[in-house]
Amino acid sequence: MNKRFFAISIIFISIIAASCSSQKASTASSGNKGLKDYYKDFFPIGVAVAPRHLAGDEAQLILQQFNSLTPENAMKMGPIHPQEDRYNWRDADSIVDFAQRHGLKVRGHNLCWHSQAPRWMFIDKEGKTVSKEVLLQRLKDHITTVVNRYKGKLYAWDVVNEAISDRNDEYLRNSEWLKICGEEYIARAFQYAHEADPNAVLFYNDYNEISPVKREKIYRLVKSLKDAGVPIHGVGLQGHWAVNEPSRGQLDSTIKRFADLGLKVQVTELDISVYPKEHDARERKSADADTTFTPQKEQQQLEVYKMSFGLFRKYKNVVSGVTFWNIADRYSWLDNFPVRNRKDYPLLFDRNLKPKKAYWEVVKF
Ligand code: HXH
Repeated sequence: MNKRFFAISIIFISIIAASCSSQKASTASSGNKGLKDYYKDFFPIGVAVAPRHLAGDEAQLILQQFNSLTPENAMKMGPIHPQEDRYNWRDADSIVDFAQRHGLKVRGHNLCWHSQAPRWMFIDKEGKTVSKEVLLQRLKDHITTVVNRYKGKLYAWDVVNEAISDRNDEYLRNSEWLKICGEEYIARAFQYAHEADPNAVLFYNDYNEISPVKREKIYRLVKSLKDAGVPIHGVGLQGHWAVNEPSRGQLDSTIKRFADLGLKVQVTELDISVYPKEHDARERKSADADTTFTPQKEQQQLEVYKMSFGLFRKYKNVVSGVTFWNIADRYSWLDNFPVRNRKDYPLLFDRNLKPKKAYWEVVKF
């Protein structure tokens, strides 16, 4: 009897001990876990960076939380190809080297865009607008050189960025590219990129895809490219959202619509502004003076983050990547857009790089 009691007690004590130690192990590991670990069975989690972020505490945070990088500006046409016969590889190389050293993926951004394009691209030595043939040849040279340099080191490219018009009565944006080349420049850009790196996953990338009008124009463009046999493999939804949009219904139908195309969908530039969405740049007004991150803003933002990641998980067979547009609230492009010098808090880490409440909602599932 005594012996039996002893045996049962030993078993009981062992069970308790085992459960304590496994609890300890799981708390210890959750202390080091990052977004990339919580989402390892879903999709890579990326972040847009500049070379100055690749040292010190921001570099540590990147390595703990993310497994993919996008250069925020360094690979755009203007910064990387400032003159016809000069490329500036320094910043892009430093980001790619960091990723290689630490085993991170890289998404290239971008190869053809109306904004941050160098002036020389569109004019000849006399300052006159170039012909379609000259512009397409320059586009080809640019894409071939850039894609080749990073071949095998980048897994994906945003090939064309923001070609769709924001005006309800207009299909394509009336950019220099469209004015000089017509619609053909879009298909050409994809072909040039595919010829340079047949393994790269090629995306069309745009914003405000939650607007039904813009969404259908993006859908129409991407479908026409796919139907014409153009090498396009995915649609990038930038995802510059805010506390008041998108609703769950809007985002669900947006992802579903692009999934219908049979292409991959990535959220390429995610941030959720704590100010109601405004689409156009404007002057700072006296009403913008209060830029505190109030508990109310924190709560509203947390709900949009929670809802968005819930849907990304629901569509895990379609969504092949989610990239944040900057690391932490210490710095965001939204500090200067749409209102210059108005502090925003759009990311999952605060100015001290600590996870915000929204972070814990995103990893709780
Ligand atoms: C993105 N554009 C770009 O893809 C990315 O490369 C950049 O780093 C940040 C955001 C989003 C965007 C689109 C239109 C827009 C502003 C931002 O509209 C205006 C642009 C200039 C002036 C006024 C409005």
